Amino acid sequence: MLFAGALSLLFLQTAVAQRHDADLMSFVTLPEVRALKWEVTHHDRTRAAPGYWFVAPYGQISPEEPTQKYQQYQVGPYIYDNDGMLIWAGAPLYDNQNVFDFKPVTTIDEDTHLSFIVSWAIDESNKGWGMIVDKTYNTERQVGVLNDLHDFNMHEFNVLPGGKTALACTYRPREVNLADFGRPTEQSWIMAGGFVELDTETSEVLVEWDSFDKVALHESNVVNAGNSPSKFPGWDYVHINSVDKNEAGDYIISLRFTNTLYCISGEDGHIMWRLGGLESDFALDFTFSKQHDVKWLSSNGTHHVVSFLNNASDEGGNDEAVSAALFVEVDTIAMTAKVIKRINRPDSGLTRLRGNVQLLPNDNVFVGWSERGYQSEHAPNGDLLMTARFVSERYSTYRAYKAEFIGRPSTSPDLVASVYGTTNVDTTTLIHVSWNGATDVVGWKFYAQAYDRSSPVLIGHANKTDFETMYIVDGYMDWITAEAIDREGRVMGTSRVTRSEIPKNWKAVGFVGSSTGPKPDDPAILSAVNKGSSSVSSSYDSVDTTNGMTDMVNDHSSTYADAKEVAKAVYKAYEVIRGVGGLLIFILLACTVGGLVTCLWRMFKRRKMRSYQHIPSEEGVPVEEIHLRSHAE
Ligand SMILES: *[C@@H]1O[C@H](CO)[C@@H](O)[C@H](O)[C@H]1NC(C)=O
Ligand SMILES: *[C@@H]1O[C@H](CO)[C@@H](O)[C@H](O)[C@H]1NC(C)=O
Ligand SMILES: CC(=O)N[C@H]1CO[C@H](CO)[C@@H](O)[C@@H]1O
Repeated sequence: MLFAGALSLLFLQTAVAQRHDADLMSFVTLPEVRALKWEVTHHDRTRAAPGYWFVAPYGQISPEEPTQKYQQYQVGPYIYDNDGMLIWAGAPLYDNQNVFDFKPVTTIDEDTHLSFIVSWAIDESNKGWGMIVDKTYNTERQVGVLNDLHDFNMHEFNVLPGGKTALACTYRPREVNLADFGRPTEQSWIMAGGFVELDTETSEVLVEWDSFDKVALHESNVVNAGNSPSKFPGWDYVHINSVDKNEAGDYIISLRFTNTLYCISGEDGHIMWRLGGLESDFALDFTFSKQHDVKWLSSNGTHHVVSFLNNASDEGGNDEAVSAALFVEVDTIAMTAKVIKRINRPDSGLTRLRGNVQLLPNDNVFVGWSERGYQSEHAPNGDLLMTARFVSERYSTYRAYKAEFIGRPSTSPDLVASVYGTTNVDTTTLIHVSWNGATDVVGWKFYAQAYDRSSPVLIGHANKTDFETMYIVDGYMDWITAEAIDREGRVMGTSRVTRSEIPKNWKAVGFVGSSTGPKPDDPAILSAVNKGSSSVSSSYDSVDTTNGMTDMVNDHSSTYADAKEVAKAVYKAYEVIRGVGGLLIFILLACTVGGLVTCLWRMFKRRKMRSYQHIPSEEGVPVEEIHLRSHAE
């Protein structure tokens, strides 16, 4: 009965979760964010690498027409922990625009940065960007397209060590002669595939390479001599989808429609060797096709190790039964290439589009199989440690990564509090708090104030077990703040002072008593009462506290009601005096409150009370400027 209001609210929330959008998360503190939920299977947690997941869900790969309709946020960069718990929803910052290749970058300096591509706009108002953000989620570099290219290509934004330059793929329409197809009198448009190395500060193109005069039409598996010439923009005959650079300054690219990896000289741009495809320079003891995400793992001039995703399939068909992550050793003396590690897709399926392979610092392998966010982690010997996928079938992620990361948002935690109750003595305050993007928060401390200028009083704490933490506290608590607490008990950040939401019309919601409804309680008084009840523990446990408070109200209801009466009187006095103003009156008020509190204190002390915690007063500071404690960073 006491918590009927809160309970019915909980049931309501459960009912909502069973609707068709049950595959999306929802939050009281961030109602506009509907992050995707995960299905996660851990096969062996003990061998999993530490770190978070970095994904960028999208519904359709090309930008969508803007609508006039309100849209909640789903598409964009997201960070989750290893159990699929949300850490950061970046969609609001990029307004639901598609984001690709969202990944942690550990090679700029000692911090981990984040990089990703923001898709070009359908109304052509911009060409998209390669973004680098720091651990506060503020933009450090925004790399644009200064040349004639249509957009910042979605496949790759590869920030190179030091962060001064980055690689991106390019698609450029060119006109070619069809001599290679034995038709020297004909011309056709082709989409040449290439890459650029960009200055991340100025967006200037420092290096540019293109397949136009270097990769012949006959290497392609999507066009042949029988095709009639194409109009602008032309055949996508090579389809570049990744590029990387090694310490020697040479590049490696993956051209999906030639089934070939190309090593390109950093000196003069000539193709040093081809691995795979029709013109392979190597004797291969394996095959691959339609591959993605080639990366150098090591390179010493003559011997290289590369990783890539062997899709072995595309939208049109498949060359083998299962897609796989491949680690290949390339020997440019003996001109051989051999597979040193192969990790098959755990569900034995095919990744027809996209995907990536990431070697983790502990030599585990993390593979993004792309469709529906399917991803897996493997031990160095290939053992399957974890698989996960979006609950929703409506979204995919182009790539997926795992890495350790420290997120310290420059925004403060979000807090929402609401008051429920049917009589003056059964009011309950429900608090929700979250901090989008903050890692390492282990708990929350909640504070309330009797009125806008009184000191915050600790009213409880809760361990953080999910993106959003709910806490239920007895009484009508107002002017609420929450502090995010780290593992060492230090305050990481503090929410703004937030007024509790109340029913618009107390009578209409069943409140018995004054038609203006209850008045805020003095948390110092209620806290004292709560401490008096042995069943209210101060441990980090909101659920037990709820039970504890039920007991407390039953056992000590007269004390509690007394306390509420006194609190009401104090509040009334404050309201009267606030209207008059003046320093003298303020001092008088302080004395009145002080006297009442002392008197109550003595009364409660007899009922075996412990002292309550509260933090130093900052009387006289405007509400907006009250910081319980300064942000750690
Ligand atoms: C490169 O690596 C291979 C294989 O590990 C090794 O045999 C070779 O000696 C190395 N070459 C140089 C120049 O370090
Ligand atoms: C809260 O976290 C602390 C520290 O990890 C732990 O000792 C305590 O048992 C937790 N409380 C609950 C209710 O889980
Ligand atoms: C292991 C492997 O990669 N197998 C297949 C790759 O694709 C080719 C065709 O391009 C198949 O013949 C291989 O069996």
